[in-house]
Amino acid sequence: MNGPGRLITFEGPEGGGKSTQARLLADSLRARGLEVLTTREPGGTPTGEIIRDLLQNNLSGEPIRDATEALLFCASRAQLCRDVLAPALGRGAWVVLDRFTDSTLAYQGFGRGFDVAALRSLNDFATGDVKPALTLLLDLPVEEGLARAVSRSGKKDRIEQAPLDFHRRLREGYLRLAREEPDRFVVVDAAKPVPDVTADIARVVEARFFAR
Ligand code: Z5A
Repeated sequence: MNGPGRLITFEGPEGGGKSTQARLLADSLRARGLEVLTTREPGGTPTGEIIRDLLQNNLSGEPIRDATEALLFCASRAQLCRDVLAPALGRGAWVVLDRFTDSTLAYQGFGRGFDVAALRSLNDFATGDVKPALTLLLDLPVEEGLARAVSRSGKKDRIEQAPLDFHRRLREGYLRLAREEPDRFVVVDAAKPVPDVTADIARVVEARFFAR
């Protein structure tokens, strides 16, 4: 139960344009006069942003164990759900979120090889009863996505440096999650130019929430 608000999550492999499209979708929802919040995972709270920095920039100076990584993503999520998402959804706001629970299933489950059922339990513990109304999976070939991510930042971060096979597994994992929950997921072809992807997303959102 989310209260009267709506949670829309963006998911997918690297470089799919999640941040770009999340911002554009939020703008279009605001133009309808809705209260819209955008945020991201890991992060979105002071604690979550410290966890993000720790994970992405290897702040501790020691290799982060895969199990530690999984728990840190969920720790960031627990804080975000309680301090930001639940209150916003409870007052009727729309939240556009760049990555959520499916990232843990895809990256730590299909990518790193942890048991997906165990990760679902961790996700449930972290989220309480916060659930997405719609998940937009921005799908594209992994080589293309990684090239885009590198061209944006000039380098690969800790997870982007994982072997290509890891990225292929998680892409396939995402597509499997989408097949398992067709009512929640919509797969969007993210290899198209930005305006085309934006238009495809606008059509999905219109049909899902605003069509009479
Ligand atoms: N992670 C995890 O393992 N487990 C979890 O539970 C969670 C996360 C929550 C978060 O990093 C990392 O944490 C992520 C998963 C892992 N793995 N890594 N690495 P992040 O938030 O910094 O990175 P990201 O979510 O992977 O973002 P991204 O893939 O780098 O970018 P994006 O948001 O999908 O795309 P973008 O920033 O909008 O665009 C990237 C570039 O492509 C940029 O230069 C754009 O101008 C360009 N772009 C965007 N769209 C297009 C199109 N359509 N055509 C051409 N160029 C485009």
